[in-house]
Amino acid sequence: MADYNGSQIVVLEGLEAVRKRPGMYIGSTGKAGLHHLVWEILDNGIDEHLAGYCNEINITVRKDGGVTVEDHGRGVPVDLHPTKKIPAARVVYTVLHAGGKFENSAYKVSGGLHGVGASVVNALSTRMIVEIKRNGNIYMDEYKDGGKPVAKLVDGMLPIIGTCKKSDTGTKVTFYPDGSIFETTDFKADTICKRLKEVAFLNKGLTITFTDERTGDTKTYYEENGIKSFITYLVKQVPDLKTLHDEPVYIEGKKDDIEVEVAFQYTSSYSEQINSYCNRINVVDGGTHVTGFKTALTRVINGYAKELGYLKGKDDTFDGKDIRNGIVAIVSIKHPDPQFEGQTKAKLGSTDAKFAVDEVMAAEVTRFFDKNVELLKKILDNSQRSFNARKAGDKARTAVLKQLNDVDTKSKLAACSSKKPSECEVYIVEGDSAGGTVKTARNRQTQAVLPLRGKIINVEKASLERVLQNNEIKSMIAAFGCGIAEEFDITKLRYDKIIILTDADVDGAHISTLLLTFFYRFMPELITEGKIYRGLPPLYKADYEINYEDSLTAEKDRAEEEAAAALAAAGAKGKKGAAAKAAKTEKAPKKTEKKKGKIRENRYLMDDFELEKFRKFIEGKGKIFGLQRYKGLGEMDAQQLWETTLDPEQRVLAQVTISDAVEADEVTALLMGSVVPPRRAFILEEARYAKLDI
Ligand code: 28G
Repeated sequence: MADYNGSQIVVLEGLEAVRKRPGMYIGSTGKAGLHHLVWEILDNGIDEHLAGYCNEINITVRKDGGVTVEDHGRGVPVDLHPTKKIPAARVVYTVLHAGGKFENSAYKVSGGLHGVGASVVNALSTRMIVEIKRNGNIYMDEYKDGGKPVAKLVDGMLPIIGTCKKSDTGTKVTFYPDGSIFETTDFKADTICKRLKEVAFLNKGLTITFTDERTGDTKTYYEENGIKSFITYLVKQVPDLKTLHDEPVYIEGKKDDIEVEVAFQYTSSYSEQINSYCNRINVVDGGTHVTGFKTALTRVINGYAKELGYLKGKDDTFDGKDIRNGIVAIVSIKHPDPQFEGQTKAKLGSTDAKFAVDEVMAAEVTRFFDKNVELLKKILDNSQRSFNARKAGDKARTAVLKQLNDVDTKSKLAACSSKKPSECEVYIVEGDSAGGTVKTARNRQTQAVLPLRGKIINVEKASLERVLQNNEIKSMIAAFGCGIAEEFDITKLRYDKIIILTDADVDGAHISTLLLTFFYRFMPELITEGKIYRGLPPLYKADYEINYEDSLTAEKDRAEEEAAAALAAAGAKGKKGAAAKAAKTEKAPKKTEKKKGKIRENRYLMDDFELEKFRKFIEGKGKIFGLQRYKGLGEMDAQQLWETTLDPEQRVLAQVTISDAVEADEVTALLMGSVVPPRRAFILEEARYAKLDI
């Protein structure tokens, strides 16, 4: 039978390989991997748009859990494949990597996870249905259980299920992700819409409609001005961000086979943000095309700077960083055969891309600035300010670091007596009064305390020079002992843990954010090396009476309840390691105190969730007499503070990590989430019940 000749068996073996190691093809089997299926199918439609045959794509998330993607392109060819002797379309959906081999679409992405092909989606679906309009016919093919064809061929051809106008062509694919492979099969409308918005920006003139049948929502994405509008959109994402000029600068051009598009706008931010794309795919780590953009901009602006008498010192030139200070840019190229580098293939390596972008950029941006001298001068002034601030910052940093060595002892730090960093911790405490209690309550041998008096400066909006004038920051630099910015040296860090301790209110959260932003910008290694923690003191103390009818059961219940809570809390975030640890070390091996009869006692409860659980637990066994809610650290006495927040045996700490936006959400989180790097979300691991510090 034509359906199951030799090559068909090879085909199924290929798809079986995808099912065995899905991660190799789509990165993960989590949320990101699931959505990758959509991107994969969508990319094929976009390719049809790039090839010039399709201006409309529709995406539907269906009530039954499937996703339908439809384009009005040429329709996948249905004629017999010359060697495989089955319809070409079936080859596309069942042969691994069929796309790349013979397709030769003009701009195919050969790196990264994109472009692995529709057959991979089929392999990871319980069911897939393809409808193709071509030659006035509507053809159909259907697969189940990871790509096994179920539609019977008719004379070797796909079955025809209807007719249409000859001019009416296109491809429609519906797939149902396999729940035995994916951790979740719940498509997130938000995730899809963010990507669609991005796709619309990167493909001007393409209309994409999104329908969520689960909610009845529909949305349409269309961007007449492409990446220029993208810049406007990105800038608007950051509250209070001012721009130096109203309209983004837009540049396009072509060198050999490489098409170059650049858009940028200057803002009041102190950092730069360059998002780059190759063949409409976000290239997270930049690469040669971004280098081309930077070198051209630096060269051109420095040329103007000399000409217009900006840099006074004779050898001075603006650093590229000065020139890009506050820039938000998008560099998007189309390359016929891009090469990607790095472990995650997230960096463009093609050298011709560097030359192409440099050449187009230099020529066009010069032409632009010759006509827009006003804007040029603003950019030069902006560069000059950054240059001056950098020079001043260099001086200030050296001065501050020098001064810190002298005044170390003057700081408000209550040091610990041990000098062994591996056993030392420093608590950064909001407020003098709480700081005072922590000083009394702590273990003086290993625990240092640094009370913060004023609010710390918002470093995102300040130059290094100003940052270094801030007393709170000076105290921290002095306390940590490892310098700052370029001079930062983590091996000199005096503490194994830096623990932020603030009240569980809005002010506390704000202080915490300011601290994290400071660490992120000037001492990022503290975060990446896992040195930063947040102390999580309990919100409640319950005073209750419990009837230990059967003391053993009561204790066992409690241990089990808490271990389960720890597991749930840690496991919810997929932190299996932490969960296992928590389950083991949490009160499970608790010494069983023999208790009998009615006993009045009290315990701490982390938050409302725990309080609710405790209320349920106590029902029928006893009665809550009093419930104290700690509005701030200041309400605890030294003993309570020790038990809940300082004692390594009992306290709860959450380690601070920088969210790996790329891994978490591939492209869009990074892109939509932040224009200015410090705004990137800090994710506190939500293992609130897990003791991460053991
Ligand atoms: C619905 C969701 C996503 C697609 C096309 C159109 C062609 C095609 C797709 O060709 C490779 C190359 C030629 C057989 C190409 C049609 C050339 C001429 C196409 C899609 C194999 C596949 N006519 N539209 N693939 N061909 N849309 N949308 O997947 O030799 S995939």
